[in-house]
Amino acid sequence: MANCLLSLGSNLGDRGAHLQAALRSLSSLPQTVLLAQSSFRDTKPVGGPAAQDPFLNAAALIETSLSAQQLLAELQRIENELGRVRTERWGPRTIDLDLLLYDKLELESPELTLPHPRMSFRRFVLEPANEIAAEMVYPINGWTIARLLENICKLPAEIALSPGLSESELRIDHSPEWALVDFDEQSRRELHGGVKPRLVVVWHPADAPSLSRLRRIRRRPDSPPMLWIAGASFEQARQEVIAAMAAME
Ligand code: A4P
Ligand code: MG
Repeated sequence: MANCLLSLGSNLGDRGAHLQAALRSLSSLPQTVLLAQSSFRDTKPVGGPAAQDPFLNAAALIETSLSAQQLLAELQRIENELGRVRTERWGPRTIDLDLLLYDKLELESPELTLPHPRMSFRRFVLEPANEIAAEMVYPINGWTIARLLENICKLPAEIALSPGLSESELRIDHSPEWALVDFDEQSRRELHGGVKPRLVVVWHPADAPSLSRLRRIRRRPDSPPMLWIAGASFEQARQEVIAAMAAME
């Protein structure tokens, strides 16, 4: 049996009814027990079209003997049954069911990435998850959900950027509380007692030596979470950085 943490979100129609219906469907999945569900929280939309409606978000903890792939297929079946229509990425939806953690499994395939690549810094994910699974471990750097949540509350609000991304090229109009710093510059400051950033954003193509160094650093228990953006255009990477800041607010 595996312990799995799920995130639920809805911003179309009767949002509460969609979350309730999804939870009922989860509790009747084969070989699965619904162990806990969080409260429902109103959240500001992160990314996607400018005027989309606020979300209602929640988290659920299940125990299952389905494989991760089988579970994802069941989640997608439930999304379809609840009228999910896929239009644009990060667009409005009746229900979105994301698999955040499947025990400590790490996986990268076209259909499924585990842990969920954006879970480590999203307030709308971590706050409900922290209600029901504060001690569950994010396997990349070994931090608990509670620590991930603390991390996005800490000051200064800083994001470090991998070689290849720089603040001057990104030209992001952000509020003065935020700082975007180069990863190497940030590491030098850290050696002199400076604090760590909340998040490191890594965009391929950074050069190969930088990438392998970052891959090693990523697994250290004292490293902040990293967002890896592979195979995206510069503009897409820019949108990811903007969405990451909004997700931590
Ligand atoms: N996929 C890969 N890994 C996973 C995983 N761990 N769990 C694949 C679930 N799916 C995974 O997802 C696209 C593809 O991701 C799937 O085909 C699956 O094979 P999708 O649900 O079709 O589309 P999406 O959700 O628009 O894309 P994406 O990139 O998953 O979006 P996110 O990151 O889930 O963000 N703001 C607020 N306040 N609250 C929200 O809930 N949600 C999003 C969606 C954006 N902004 C939000 C919220
Ligand atoms: Mg999704």
